[in-house]
Amino acid sequence: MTFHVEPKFMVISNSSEVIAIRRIAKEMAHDIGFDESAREEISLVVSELASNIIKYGQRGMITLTPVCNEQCEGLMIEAEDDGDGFNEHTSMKDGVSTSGTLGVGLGAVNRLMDEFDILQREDAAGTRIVCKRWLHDNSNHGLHCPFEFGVFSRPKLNETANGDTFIIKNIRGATLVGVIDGVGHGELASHAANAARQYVERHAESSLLDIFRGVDRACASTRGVVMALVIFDWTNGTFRYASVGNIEVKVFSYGNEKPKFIVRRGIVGKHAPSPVITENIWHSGDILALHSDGISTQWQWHDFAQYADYPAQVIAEHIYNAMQKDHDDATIVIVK
Ligand SMILES: [Mn+2]
Repeated sequence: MTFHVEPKFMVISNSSEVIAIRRIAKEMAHDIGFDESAREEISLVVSELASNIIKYGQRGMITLTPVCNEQCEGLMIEAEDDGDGFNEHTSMKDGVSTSGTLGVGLGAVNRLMDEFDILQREDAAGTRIVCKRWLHDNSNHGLHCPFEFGVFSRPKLNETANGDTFIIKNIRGATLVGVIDGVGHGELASHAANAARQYVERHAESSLLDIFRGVDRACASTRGVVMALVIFDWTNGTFRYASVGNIEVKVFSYGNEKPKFIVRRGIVGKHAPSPVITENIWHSGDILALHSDGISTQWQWHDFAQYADYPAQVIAEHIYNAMQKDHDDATIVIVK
């Protein structure tokens, strides 16, 4: 066991701290028992996450924690940013993300880690990434997540509490992605959205129907939420979709038949009807966008086709910039 390995954390605000936390991660990986190539990969991940934090003059924190499950030991890496890097008045150059959110350049991180989640911080506007690497590959049956993600979420203008939230979570050969919009805006909407997200996080391995039923109970004493969840199966190239209320979904699929979605009306937490689960094929090159109603639905993939080859984070921010509405919380998640 690795009881002797202590967790470590470091505030990251400059490049010397990036180098320092990278070295600490490498030493900790050594103490836990990772071989040399795994140690290199872990230090690369930590370096990538820490560099992302300071890329736009932000501050954040990296926390390294030894962990164990029933089968083996591992290392958990958490990265948080303060979310202040995005400036609506900053013009976005093609292909260059202006956002300070951690969603940038995470493809390598996602591939090198066994578990990888992106969450919105509850206490701040920023993003929180949690990833784990196990000593022995026992979590994903040797598979690596084939997706890349981009996210952007911010509260209504002049509000501090965000009534929207999102989740991106890898679980045993599948990825769960969701956008949740608490009814209204402000603190009470945020409370409802976070209650829903926490339930989804803790029951991510349940069926979509059970998750929706559970969130309906978990949000009963709140204002309620509208929610869309997608589960991507890495092994058979399909994805399942379930939605109650007005979360928008759009899939870009070059030359393929459009996937079908059925959306139920209602509010989860207020005796919502069960969602209708649809299963569609995911083709290589497909891009999925999921967004709340703080982003107008009046767009087509055709309008953003020139960004199809760009990182998911860049696509998320281009759509956000073009279609966002000031008077509502706005959240978009891109999967490609
Ligand atoms: Mn809304």
